[in-house]
Amino acid sequence: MSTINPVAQRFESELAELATLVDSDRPGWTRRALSEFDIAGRDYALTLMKHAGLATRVDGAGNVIGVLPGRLGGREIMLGSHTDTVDGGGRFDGITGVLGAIEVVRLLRENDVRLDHDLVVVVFFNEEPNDFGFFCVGSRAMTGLVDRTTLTATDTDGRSLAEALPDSGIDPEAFLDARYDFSKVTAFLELHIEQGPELERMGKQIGVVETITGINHFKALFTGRQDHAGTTPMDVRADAGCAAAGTVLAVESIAESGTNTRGTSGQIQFTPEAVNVVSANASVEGEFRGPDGSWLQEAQRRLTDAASQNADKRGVHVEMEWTTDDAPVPLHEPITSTIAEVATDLGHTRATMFSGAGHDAGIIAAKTQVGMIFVPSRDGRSHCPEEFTELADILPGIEVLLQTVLRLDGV
Ligand code: HGY
Ligand code: MN
Ligand code: MN
Ligand code: MN
Repeated sequence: MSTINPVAQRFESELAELATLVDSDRPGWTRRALSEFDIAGRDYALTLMKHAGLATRVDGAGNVIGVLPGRLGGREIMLGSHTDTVDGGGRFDGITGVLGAIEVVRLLRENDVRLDHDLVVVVFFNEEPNDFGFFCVGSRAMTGLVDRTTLTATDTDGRSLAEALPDSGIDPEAFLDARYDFSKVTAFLELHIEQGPELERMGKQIGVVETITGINHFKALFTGRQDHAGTTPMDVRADAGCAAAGTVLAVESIAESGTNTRGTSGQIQFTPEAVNVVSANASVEGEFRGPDGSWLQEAQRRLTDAASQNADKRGVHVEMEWTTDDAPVPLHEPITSTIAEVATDLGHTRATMFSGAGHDAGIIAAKTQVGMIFVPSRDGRSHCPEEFTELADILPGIEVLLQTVLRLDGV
């Protein structure tokens, strides 16, 4: 099959339509999982999949699944990504891979190409961290990584995930029963924006992902003593807020000690929030990331120590919980080399890469061979309104996705 340039204006108009299905009270493009906007986003993707000729269904975990039957049946190639965003996010994270996968289906059908494999497109439910401490929820449900403890997790209002799921049309019992039969899946491919500066810095068009970062999420709860800010001498305080602040700085200094390692304290809360009150309680939620699992374990140990030291020296109590412990995920040969060969055969420049971002691909990798294709992010920005990728930079990614599907189908 010759190189077919996907219909750019279709992609652009669908990207624009999805960009309207957001919470306009929030900055950027916000379509958080478990919101009415997320339902609208997945419904829109379902409509596009139907119009593209896919046989569609929504599984017990809210994943939208479309199938284009192949000639032989019995074997599958799976494509997919997500439509939910972070708060104040952008228009391209996840969405590029969803629209790109649907575009591949259209191009195959418009050119009367019938694969041997069934082609399965998945819009994964809830890829971004939700208010219950989980991310990649849909892909974890498909791979059997959720259980009743997942359902009992609560948000800051004390509401459980089991109580929240039905608002998104998800029955908690069906959620637990949403395992997918990956024994038929030859490979899973995810097209995604890089969300970092490397491709732009190197002047390359296609990123061939070799490893997806490990991610360790933590939640630290500090309990001190509420006091008057003016009358309480410094040496008698039990200031939960200062213990938390010291721990935040420890996250930063530990992460600065590694290679390609990251440490972020994305959520911090003082209670009460009063300028003239020594805080009784404080919470810090954050994460470490990196390509080396042993570094991540060491970082976890060092931060647990640092949180205890910051608490002990102030007479504050600390509870440290590690809510996610995802090891780095090496992606699979011959999928990655097939992506690289396809990019070169299509005349696109390419680079092999480490992904500092987590992806559903990292979860699916436990069940089948996985490859990821990156396209550049302008100024390396993502998870912010400035997130942007030129359409001219997305099209090569869709072409590589299409041609990789054809090559894997022919294996
Ligand atoms: O957080 C991440 O790395 C991904 O964008 N969900
Ligand atoms: Mn993201
Ligand atoms: Mn993403
Ligand atoms: Mn992803």
